[in-house]
Amino acid sequence: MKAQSLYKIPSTIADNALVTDAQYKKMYQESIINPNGFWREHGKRIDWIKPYSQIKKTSFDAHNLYIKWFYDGTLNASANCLDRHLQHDEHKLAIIWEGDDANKQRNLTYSQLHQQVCQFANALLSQGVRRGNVVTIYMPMIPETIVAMLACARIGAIHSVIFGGFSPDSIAARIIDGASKVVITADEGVRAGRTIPLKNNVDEALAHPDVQCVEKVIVMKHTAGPINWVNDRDIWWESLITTASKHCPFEEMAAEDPLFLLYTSGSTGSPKGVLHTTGGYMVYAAMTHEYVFDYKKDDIYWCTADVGWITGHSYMVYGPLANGATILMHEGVPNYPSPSRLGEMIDRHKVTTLYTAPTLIRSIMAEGKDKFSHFDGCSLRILGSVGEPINPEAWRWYHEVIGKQACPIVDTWWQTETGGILITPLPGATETKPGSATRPFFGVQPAIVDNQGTLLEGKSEGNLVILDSWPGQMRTIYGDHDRFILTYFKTFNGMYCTGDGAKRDEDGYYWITGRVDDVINVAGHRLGTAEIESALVAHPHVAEAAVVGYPHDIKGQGIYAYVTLNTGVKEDEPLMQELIRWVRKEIGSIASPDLIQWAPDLPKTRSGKIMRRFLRKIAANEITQLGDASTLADPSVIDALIVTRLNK
Ligand code: 6R9
Repeated sequence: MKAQSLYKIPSTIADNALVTDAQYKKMYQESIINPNGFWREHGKRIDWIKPYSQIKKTSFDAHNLYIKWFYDGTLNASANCLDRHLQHDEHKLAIIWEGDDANKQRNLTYSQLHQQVCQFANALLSQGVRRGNVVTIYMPMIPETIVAMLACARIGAIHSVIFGGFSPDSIAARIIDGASKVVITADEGVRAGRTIPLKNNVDEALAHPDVQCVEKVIVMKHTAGPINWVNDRDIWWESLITTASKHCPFEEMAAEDPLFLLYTSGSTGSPKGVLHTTGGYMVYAAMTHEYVFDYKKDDIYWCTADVGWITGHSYMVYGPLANGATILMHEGVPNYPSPSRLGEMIDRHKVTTLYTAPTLIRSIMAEGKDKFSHFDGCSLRILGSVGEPINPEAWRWYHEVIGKQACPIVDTWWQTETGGILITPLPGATETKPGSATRPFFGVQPAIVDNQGTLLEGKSEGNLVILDSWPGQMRTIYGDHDRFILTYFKTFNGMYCTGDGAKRDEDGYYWITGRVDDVINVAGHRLGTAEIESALVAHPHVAEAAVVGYPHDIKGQGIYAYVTLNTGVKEDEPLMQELIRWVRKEIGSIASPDLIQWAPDLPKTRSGKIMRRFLRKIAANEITQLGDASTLADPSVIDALIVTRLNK
């Protein structure tokens, strides 16, 4: 079977790899049998101010849950990403930056980055930011965003980065949740030739009557585009820097002190503020970055994720910088102004390691191989994939056209909540199968359970759970610890519930099949269907809405919304367009529905629960396999929806 074919480890990789298959097996076993001994050693990969003597204190019992790692040690994350490289690598490049316009290029050495972080940390202190405060960052993909994150970490402030695609309402909700006093932004961002009005979006968010906490907005001048200015509240980044000292001692943080908050969507309710702490997260991010990408000190490492997502946090900032790597940071999108941009950038900067998402691969693939006829690619060693299941066709295309059949692909499965990669091949150790994330990383115990929580052995399919803690795990949902326990540990008591489905094959390889809850994954962006439904229902003409994902060639999943209008409201095209704009305004462009279908009624059980199973099938055009409709209050609703779907 083609999808099952095994890809051997290229000898050029195997000969110099950090870990061979035999070493992987030995280390994995040790990490499970003796986690304290294993992590006692591996925790030393980062610098501690006060070394830890305690390693792991964890319990996944929902009635008595605790997660602590290296918990009597102290450290600083920014010092780990900067200060400790100054002695030997101060002139090494930390960041190579390329703008949306390829003529805009900037480089920063470790020493320059360190200096900028110190100055900006002093600037934050001058604005009253203190240890434990939440600072919101809404910035484009420019080095200053990393400066802002590391400056927060330096003084012990908790950063909360918001992806630039979120709307003012979404920004407001996150600012309120974190009670953030300071917001850092830029005048505008640039993406695929268009500007993004970041400062204006912040202004609109702050005009929200419930946002009372923000005292200062620090603005980085990036495009010099027009913006509004609020005296006494807004301050230019540059003006703060010119007077700031280049020396800033780092705060001594406890291992379990918070490092950052990052909001992510769940199956119910508003986005959750995922809280990561300092010690375990740093150890795990640095260690996975080194092993999964078989990191070598001369690598040029390019992660195409936006810094507003967890991939940007762990594998553009904290992991690689803790390891002293040179990263490539790109402001725009890798397929603009043409699909060949990706290859041009790899060749221009001699990229050795590329970490990207299946949706990007599919979109370039759709343009045809000839776009890569001038692509050399000989600098590349390792390719990575993240964010959603990669279909075998895209995997093979990535392997052949980008990797020239010489680069292992690491298909890395993980989540915002897990902080770092949990299931992945290791380049020198794991033979790969297109579409499989393969085997667990050290210390990670995945398992498959049925819907009753019974562990399934051997070859099986069901819910993916993790049986024991790993250092990079989230510690709580900010301000709502009960929700944390309920969401992740109550479904199957004693296990971390991932919300993903998975298969395990005869070789013990894992194949992620996608979410089993009401979360959809659109172009690698994670969205709760409930969030989009609440946005739609907030429109004055909408009575009810049900949102599902449907198969989409490029994005993996598209957003399909069934909308019931209030009595008397006309179902027409202008209203459909208005609803799309409305969702964009309420949540952001990433949540904008691809298809809206008017639904005079929705299929419901007798107790009034919407039966999404049917809606998913109809959206996917799988109307011959609808399954048992006997529990529906009114089965004729389904027929009406099918007729409308067929006419679409
Ligand atoms: C890192 C990140 C998490 C969800 C996760 C799963 C999907 C991520 C994947 C993958 C299959 C992979 N996912 N990586 N599915 N194969 N290699 O993406 O975090 O934004 O929180 O999304 O993404 O469904 O549960 P996040």
